[in-house]
Amino acid sequence: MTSTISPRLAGHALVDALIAQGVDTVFGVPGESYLAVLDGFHEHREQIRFIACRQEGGAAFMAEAQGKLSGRPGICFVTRGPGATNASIGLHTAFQDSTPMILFIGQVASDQRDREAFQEVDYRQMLGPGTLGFAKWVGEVHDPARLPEYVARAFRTAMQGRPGPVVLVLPEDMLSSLTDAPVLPRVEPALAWPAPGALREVRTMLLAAKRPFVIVGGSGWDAGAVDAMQRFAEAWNLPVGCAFRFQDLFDNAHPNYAGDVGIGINPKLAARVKEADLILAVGPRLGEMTTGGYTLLQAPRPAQQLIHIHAGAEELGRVYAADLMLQSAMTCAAKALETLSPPPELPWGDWTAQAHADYEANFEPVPVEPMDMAELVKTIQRLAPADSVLTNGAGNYSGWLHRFYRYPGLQHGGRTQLAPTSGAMGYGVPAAVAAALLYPERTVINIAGDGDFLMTGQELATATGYRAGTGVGKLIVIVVDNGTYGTIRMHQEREYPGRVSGSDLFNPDFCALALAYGWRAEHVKATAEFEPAFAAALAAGRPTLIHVKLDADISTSRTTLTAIRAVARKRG
Ligand SMILES: Cc1ncc(C[n+]2csc(CCOP(=O)(O)OP(=O)(O)O)c2C)c(N)n1
Repeated sequence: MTSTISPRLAGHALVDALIAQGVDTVFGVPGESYLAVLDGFHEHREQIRFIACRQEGGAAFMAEAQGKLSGRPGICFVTRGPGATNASIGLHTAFQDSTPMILFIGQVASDQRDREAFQEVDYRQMLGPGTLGFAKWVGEVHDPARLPEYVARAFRTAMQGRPGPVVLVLPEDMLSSLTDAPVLPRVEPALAWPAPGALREVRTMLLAAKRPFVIVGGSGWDAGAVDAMQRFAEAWNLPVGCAFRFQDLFDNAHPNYAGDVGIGINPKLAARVKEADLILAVGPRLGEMTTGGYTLLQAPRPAQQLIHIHAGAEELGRVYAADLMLQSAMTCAAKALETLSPPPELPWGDWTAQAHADYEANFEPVPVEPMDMAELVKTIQRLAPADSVLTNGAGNYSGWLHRFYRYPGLQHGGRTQLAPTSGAMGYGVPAAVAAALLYPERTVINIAGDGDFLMTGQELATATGYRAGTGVGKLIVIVVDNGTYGTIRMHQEREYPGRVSGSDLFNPDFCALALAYGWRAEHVKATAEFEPAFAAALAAGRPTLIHVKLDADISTSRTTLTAIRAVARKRG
């Protein structure tokens, strides 16, 4: 193709390429290694904005959340060594969560390479696919003329097959050279459809089953796919569970919904998954958290019949020797499943009804004084708009949200749950800030532990700086303060009862901290105080932090530290 574009900095050409891919917001922390790109953002400031974050971990989490929300790669820019190492947590999360994302890293100039120049790291070694945990592909761009080719491939790789993160490394001298490289068109992922024969086999296996169970999960879903999946479940009257932290892929109020197959699973649901004679897994990786540590489904050969549908060929058969494996994108799989005609009579009506009844029964908590977390979550549900986005990081506090919030499925075609299946603490605040910036009309609520919050709490400043949560949609952070890294304390009490080490926390005055960032703040010490505080936050014109005091002994929605310790001591 002959280019008619006049020469410009490669850094500008990169921004051109992002705009051509439909990107209007990127997250990052600036560095001297990619000044030419920053200049490109200035040049194109009417079409694309660079959100300057306070730490690369926060920036990478924001880009990951952008990928989860939009289905297209979230974009993050960081500088070399220190920036890239900070950002790696977001990359790891995108990898484990199968989220499309691209991390751009400024690199030392080519004539300095391999000298351990200032902040030099070899990112292919550090983040390459061989680590099994950071990136699907790490590309390094040496020729500015090929920059559009690398960007197009990065978008394609991030979205195709099993979605995930990609890293593009940008040597400083390459970015500041001139190029007349053309702008390539927007990339759409090539999608795999289930083979017709395999689809017929799904039907045959369903017809032979007595206790089928569906687990939906993973990434690559859109509103059409979620709706098609729901129609399929209705037509076949199948019970449907959602994989760990993919609870918004099925309407939780639907009579076929059976609950989330994740950490802190409803014991009755765990028993049901084991008791099922056929598991139809549509989209999840069937990782450790969704399989109860590979016990609900025995690895590598489950007791149940297993049909595994996944977009990535490498994922099929990686752990489980499924009876039937279908490689398919979720958008195609759900539409294909919907075409399967059910028989006039289905023998599992009671099984499905009981699955939903078990979910409803699990919804009834035991009241707790003075702060009842179940009531707190139910108050959020009652008062917040139905299309709100709920975010969290890692910690026992998230268990109340997962158990007592009914995710309404996707809203406006996008996710309502932003939560790391990677179990990364610190995810929730940046994810919430990103959601509030990207969708200013939607209310965004983050629930964070006290340990979790302070890992990335400085991103409150990013929210303030870019006026997040000041319009129709509100931004609310709820810090659940039990003065401990409670999850770890729980594990300690189980394994080494009474021997507390490294899990106690000294906390700042969270409200004073929020006020210092320009946020509103409220203290809540008892259940009754939460509703007025939350209602005021929903009515406010700027973001609010609500500080909730929780007794450290209340370990989870099912038990206390005292009870865990007693059991462990008895066991000896
Ligand atoms: C970045 C990161 N570091 C450490 C851990 C290990 N970890 C898991 S949960 C947890 C404690 C969480 O504490 P907090 O946020 O206060 O929530 P709580 O469990 O008390 O509800 C820790 C340290 C992790 N998952 N992620």
